[in-house]
Amino acid sequence: LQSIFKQYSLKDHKLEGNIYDGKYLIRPLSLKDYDHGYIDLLRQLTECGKISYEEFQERFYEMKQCSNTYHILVIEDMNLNKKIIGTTTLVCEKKFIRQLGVRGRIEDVVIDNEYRGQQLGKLLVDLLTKLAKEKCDCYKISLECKDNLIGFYKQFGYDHEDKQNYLCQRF
Ligand code: 16G
Repeated sequence: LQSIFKQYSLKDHKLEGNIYDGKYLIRPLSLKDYDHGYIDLLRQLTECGKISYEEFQERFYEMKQCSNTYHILVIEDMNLNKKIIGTTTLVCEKKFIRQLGVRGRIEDVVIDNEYRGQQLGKLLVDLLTKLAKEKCDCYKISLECKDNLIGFYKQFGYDHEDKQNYLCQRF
C-alpha cells in the first residue's frame, strides 16, 4: 500500500507520500492503533462491544494472513498524540466466477465527528476505490449506506443497480 500512496495523485487533494496537508498520516492499520482510539472511532459507526487488546491482535493477524484481502487504512492526527480519526476498509473477496474474479467491498467508513468537512472520507474512499480497480483487479465494487449518504458515494461512481437488490438477515 505504501507504494500506492507514493504513486497516487489526486486532482483536488494534496497527498505527498502518505502525509496529507502536513497534519495527517494516512497508512495501513497497525496494532498500536488499539491504544490510539481505533475501536472508539468504529463505535461512531456501530456497536463494537468490548474488545481486549489480545482479541484485537488475534483478529488483526487473522486478517493479515488472508493475503490481498483486507486493506484497512487509517488517518492519524499527527498533532494530537497519533489519535486515529478516520478509517476505511477495502475487502477483496476472491471468487471462482468471472474467471477467478475478485469482488471489492468498501466497508466501515468512519471519520471522527470532530474532523468532518475536511474531505478526509472522500480521500479514503477515492483512494481505496482506485486501488480496487487498478491494483486489485476487482471486476466490481459495492457498499451499503444510509439514504443520506447516497449522494456522497455517487461522486465516486457508486449507484443503484437495477438488476440487484440488497437483502439482509440479522442474527
Ligand atoms: C454501514 C457501513 C458498513 C458497516 C455497517 C455497520 C459503509 C460504506 N457502510 O453500512 O461497512 O459494516 O454500516 O452497521 O461504511 P451494522 O453494525 O448495523 O451492520
